[in-house]
Amino acid sequence: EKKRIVESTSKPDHAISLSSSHPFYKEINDAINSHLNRLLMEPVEEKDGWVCIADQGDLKVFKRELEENGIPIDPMKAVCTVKGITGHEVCQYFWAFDTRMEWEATLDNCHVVEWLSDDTFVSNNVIKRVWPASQRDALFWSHIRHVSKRNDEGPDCWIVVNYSCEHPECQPVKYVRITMNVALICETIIEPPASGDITRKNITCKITYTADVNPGGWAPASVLRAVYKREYPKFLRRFTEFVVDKTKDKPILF
Ligand code: 6CM
Repeated sequence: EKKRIVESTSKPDHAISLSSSHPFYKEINDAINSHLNRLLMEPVEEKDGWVCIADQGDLKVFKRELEENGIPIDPMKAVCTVKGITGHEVCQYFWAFDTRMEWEATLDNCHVVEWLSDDTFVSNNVIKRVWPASQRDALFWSHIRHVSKRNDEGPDCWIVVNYSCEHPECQPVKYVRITMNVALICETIIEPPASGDITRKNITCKITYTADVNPGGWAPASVLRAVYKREYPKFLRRFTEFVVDKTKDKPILF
């Protein structure tokens, strides 16, 4: 009995970071690298078919109209600059499952399907039904990572990727399953004060968000595009305000 207790307490429930032998390991690294390369190669601006659908100064959302077999799969990109929070804080809250329902306005519910490691888990989002389409859900792994400067030019950033996957314990039986590849990448800009410690007044977070979502079945394009135009800016505003509020009395997490 004693031995069993020792064994169970000395082994963590899940590894600190995902083992290279895990089936998702390559997919996760490939997804992270392709998002980082895309960020460095393609500035978020109105060109090559990208159209700005919301411009609120510090927050801009762009889309590119695209259809696959008559289903709209418009990729979305957004940039948002927020004072008083760090990239680590923004990514931590975007990734954290326990507070997701506090800022997610488009979900009926969500649950964790499996923890893969301390930085990666699989979860299921049940999305609010949008009339007249069928209700949707999503199943995806979420991975958080700090990326150090690759060179003098490269950014030091935090990144979260939410990427659709399959899982034997969550088959798509009840809802139409959407598939997605979503990334949130954050850089922290520090303007040190002339004297004294760095406070929240001296930090700004530059957020880049990209979402490629396939609604996974018939969806009326005009309704879907209206939902995106309304919901993506709302999400970024609501989520970043949530992070500002959660962190305002806490020590800065660099
Ligand atoms: O990225 C966001 N949230 C993350 C955590 O939940 C996660 C989820 C992404 C889901 C993106 C789905 C977009 C909504 C799809 C609506 C489909 C309804 C079909 C109806 C057809 C008429 O990455 C924030 C997501 C903000 C979405 C606006």
